[in-house]
Amino acid sequence: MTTIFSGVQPTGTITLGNYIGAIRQFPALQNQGQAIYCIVDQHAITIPQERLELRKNIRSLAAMYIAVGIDPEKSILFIQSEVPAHAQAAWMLQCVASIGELERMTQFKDKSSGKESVSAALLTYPPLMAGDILLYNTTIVPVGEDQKQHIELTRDLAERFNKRYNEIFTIPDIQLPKEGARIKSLQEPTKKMSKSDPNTKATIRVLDTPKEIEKKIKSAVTDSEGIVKYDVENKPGVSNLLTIESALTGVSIADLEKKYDGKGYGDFKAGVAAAVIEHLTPIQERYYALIDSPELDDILDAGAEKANAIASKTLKKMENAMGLGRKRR
Ligand code: ATP
Ligand code: LTN
Repeated sequence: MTTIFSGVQPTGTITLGNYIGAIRQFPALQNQGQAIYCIVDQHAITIPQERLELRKNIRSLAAMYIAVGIDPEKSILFIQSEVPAHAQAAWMLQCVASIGELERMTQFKDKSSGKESVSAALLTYPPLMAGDILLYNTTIVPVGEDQKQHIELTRDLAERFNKRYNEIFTIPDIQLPKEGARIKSLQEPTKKMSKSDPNTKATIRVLDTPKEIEKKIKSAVTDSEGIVKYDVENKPGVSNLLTIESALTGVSIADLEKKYDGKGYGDFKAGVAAAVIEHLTPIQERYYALIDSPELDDILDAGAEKANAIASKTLKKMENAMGLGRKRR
């Protein structure tokens, strides 16, 4: 059976990077098997969050999942902290992981670098993520490229657990998008576009107004050549904008290069902005219709219940395999 699992941190309004790299794939996958989509609030608190802001972001992400096309009748949509098995599984998987392999994670290195003090949980973040995935016998994990290392570690931990204790885990496969697995910052186009980037000009948020989108794309860093050509090495800014337009419109990069042949960056940026606005407008309309509706709470309640039923079974198997607690008759 195909089981799809993915999670997004409620750390702010999702960006075009999150959307193109991961979330856009979610609705299509719900017809290929059991899809389970999680709001990973326990991952979010590995970096300090303001409580009211976090609450707001959790609800916002739930509405966003539905606005992009996740159907709660088909998929399980839930909040990580509402299913206690996640934290419990994470503890057991931390006992299987080594400090060395956790320290090698580039996300840990990036997020801890230059900080005087970081939470212990920032280091043990990947075993929690492994728990998220493994609790549901997941076969496919749709994510952006930055998560590749975490998925590989999840596979390693699952194999180690299976070998050391008992064969209980399914080994999951990563699924990267065909295009746009790593959307770059508009201001530093060699860096990934990130939800928590403090530079507001660097990211396009899915809820940005048409004016904001036009302004941000207009001020996106490009180069002085004035030719619209895909060349990541020498023209990272232009290539990033081409990737964005291509991913949202389905027009190939080669055809876009033809479309902008002989045109300057002004026309090019206006074209990219128009494509982004056209794509995001219907999502925004659905989002605003949902955000304050009580229906959203019913969906999350039902999701937590279904997730809990599956996750608690796997958790029991894990505890049994490791010899925790007592044998039950
Ligand atoms: P934060 O800045 O808070 O770490 P983030 O923007 O990296 O957040 P996550 O919640 O960690 O977002 O990621 C959600 C999903 O979006 C993941 O599958 C991740 O791989 C994907 N993703 C994030 N940024 C990008 C990007 N720039 N390009 C493509 N995919 C991305
Ligand atoms: N680590 C991921 C978010 C995440 C996730 C998951 C993704 C937490 N648990 C399980 C896929 C499956 C991130 O930072 N983007």
